[in-house]
Amino acid sequence: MTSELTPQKIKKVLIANRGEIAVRIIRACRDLGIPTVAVYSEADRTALHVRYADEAVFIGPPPPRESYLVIGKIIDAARKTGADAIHPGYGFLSEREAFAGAVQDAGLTFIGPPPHAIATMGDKQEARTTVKKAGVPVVPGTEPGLTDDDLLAVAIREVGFPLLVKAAAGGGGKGMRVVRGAEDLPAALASARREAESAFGDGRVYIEKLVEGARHIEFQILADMHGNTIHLGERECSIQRRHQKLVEEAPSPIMDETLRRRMGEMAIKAAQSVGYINAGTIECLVDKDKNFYFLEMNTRLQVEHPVTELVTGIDIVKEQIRIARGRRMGPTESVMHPNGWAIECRINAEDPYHNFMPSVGKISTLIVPTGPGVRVDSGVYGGYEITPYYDSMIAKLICWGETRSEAILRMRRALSEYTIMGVKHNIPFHINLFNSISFFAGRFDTKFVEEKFSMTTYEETPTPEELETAAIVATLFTHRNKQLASQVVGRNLRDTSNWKYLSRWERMQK
Ligand code: MV4
Repeated sequence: MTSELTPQKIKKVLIANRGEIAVRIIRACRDLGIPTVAVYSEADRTALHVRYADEAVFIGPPPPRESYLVIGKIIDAARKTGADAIHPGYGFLSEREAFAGAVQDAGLTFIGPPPHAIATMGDKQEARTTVKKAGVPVVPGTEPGLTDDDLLAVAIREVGFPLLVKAAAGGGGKGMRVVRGAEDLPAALASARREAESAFGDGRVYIEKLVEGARHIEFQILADMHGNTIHLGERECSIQRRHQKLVEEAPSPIMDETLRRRMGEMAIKAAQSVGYINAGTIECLVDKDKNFYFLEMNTRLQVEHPVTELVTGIDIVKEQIRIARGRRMGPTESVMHPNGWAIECRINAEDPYHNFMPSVGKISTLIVPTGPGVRVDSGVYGGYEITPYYDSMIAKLICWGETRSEAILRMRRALSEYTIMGVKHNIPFHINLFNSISFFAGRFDTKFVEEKFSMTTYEETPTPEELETAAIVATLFTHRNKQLASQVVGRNLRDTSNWKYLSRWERMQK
C-alpha cells in the first residue's frame, strides 16, 4: 500500500503496447516532456509507435504470447533503457494483477490502478458482491460459493427467467449463456463452466437476471492518491456487434442531469469500494425505464476515452501520469455538463460485406480527414503492412460538434473524405450507420447492429435538414423535455418556428 501512496518520479515511460494507443500515450508523454520507450515485435519493426518513441526495444516474435504478453521481457526492456514507469495501454497486460504487481516489485511505477483493484474487479462475481455491499445497484443474481443445485433453486425462487449464466473470470461477453427456462439451466451451467475453464482456467459461473432491450452506458472515473474520486460523465456504447464496440459517443442521447447525478454517484461509490486509483470505467446497463445496474469495472484506459476528452477538455492520459506521480489530479469536480457532443467510429481492417472478416495487406493509399471538429487517433500510415497477429482496429475517427447533429454531420463529412486502399475496412458500415434515421434519432440498444441494421437494406441518405429533424424528434421523444432537447439539438424548441422540422419528419414517416 505504501508504495502506491508515495509520490513517484517519472522520468521515462515505457509503453507496453502497440498501435494507436501506444501512439496516443507517446503523444501525452511528449506533451509533458517525458521521454518514451516503445517495445515491438518482429511484425512491428516499422510500426508508428516505434517511429514516434524516443527509444525502442525489440521483444520477440509476432504472437503476443511470445512478445507483448511476456512480463519479464517488458520489465527487462524498462531496466535496460532506464524507464522508471510503465503504461500498459488497453488489452495485452493492462488488466493483469500479476503485471501491475511485477512492475511495482521491480521498483517501477505502474501507470494504472493498484493490483488489488485489478484483481477484485477482474473477478466479475467478486466485483458484483463488493460494489453491492457498498450500496451500488446490481442486477438480481447469485452470491459466490453455490452448487449447481443451489443455483437452480435460487434461479427459480429469486432470479426468474430469462437469466444469464456468466463466467466469474469472464467479462466482455465471453462464456455467457442466455437461459429461458429452468429445464435448460443445468446444461447451460455445464457448458458455461467448460467454456470458462478452457478460456480462463477458471470454471466458476454465476447467474444474473437478463435485462433486455437495455443500453450500455459507462462512466469515466478518475481517482488520485489524495482521496479525490470524480467522474467525467458517461459514454454511450450500445452500437456494437458480438461484443465489439463500433461507435461510442458522449454524452448519451438518453441522459438527463438527474440520471447523470445518480449514476455518477453510483460510479464513484463503486470505484471507492475497491480503493481505486487512476483512470477507470464503470460499465452499466440502463433499461427502458432508466433503471441502471452496475455490470463491471474496466480497470484500464479505454479505447473510447477520446469522446470524453473532447466533451470535457481533459487529457485523460496526462491525468493518469499526474496521478501515478502522486500529484493531485487537475479537475477537482465531476463533470456534470459536457461541452457539446463527441462521437467515435472505430476504423477496423474488416470487410463489412463479408461478416466483418479481418483483412490483411499493405495500405496502398491513405488519406486521413482533418478539419473543424475532427480528430484521428491512428496507428497506421500509407505503405504500412497490416498483419494478422493483432486486433483489426487501425484507427479511431472522433468528431466533435456543439450538438449531436453537428457531430454526426461532421462524421459524415470526415467518413466521406477518409480513403484507405489496399485492405478491406469498415468505413462503408459507418457511412451506412450514419445514414440511419434510427441512429440519428438516438433510438437504439445493444442489439441494434446485429438485429436491426443491415449493410444492404439501410435507410436512404437523409439531407442535413432531415437529419436535424430526426435529431429534434428523437430528443423530444427520449427526453420529453423541450429544454433538454433544445440543448441537444442546439435549437430553441420553445420557438415554434423550429417546429417546422417536425412536420418535415411527419412527412418523411409517410
Ligand atoms: C448483461 C446483459 C443483460 N443482462 N447482464 C455483455 C458483456 C459483459 N460486459 C456483460 N454483458 C451483458 N450483461 C445482464 N444481467 C447484457 C449484456 C450484453 C451487453 C452488454 C454491454 C454491451 C453489449 C452487450 C451485448 C450483449 C449483451
